[in-house]
Amino acid sequence: MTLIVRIAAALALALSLTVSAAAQAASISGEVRKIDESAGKITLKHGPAKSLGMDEPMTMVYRVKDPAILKQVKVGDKVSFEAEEAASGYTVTKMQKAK
Ligand SMILES: [Cu+2]
Repeated sequence: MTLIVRIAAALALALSLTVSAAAQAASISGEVRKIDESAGKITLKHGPAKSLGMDEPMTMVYRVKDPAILKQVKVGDKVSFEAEEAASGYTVTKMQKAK
């Protein structure tokens, strides 16, 4: 291979790794432990969430972006969710029951 081809191949590989890592990090698996509708908060036990800088499994409280999220799930449900770190704290942006 010429050097140019090798560089192009390396870049393509790096790009595909970056894209797949982002896709995996976006959705986090967890279990609902507690729901506080009046406060707009949910307690989730979840696995590692690299996108949020959480390398270890943990149980923690999240805010929700939309209160309707809290009506779609109940305590004990297995879920997959997406969250972001906001000024007000970690916030769930999407959630669905795990299949
Ligand atoms: Cu966490």
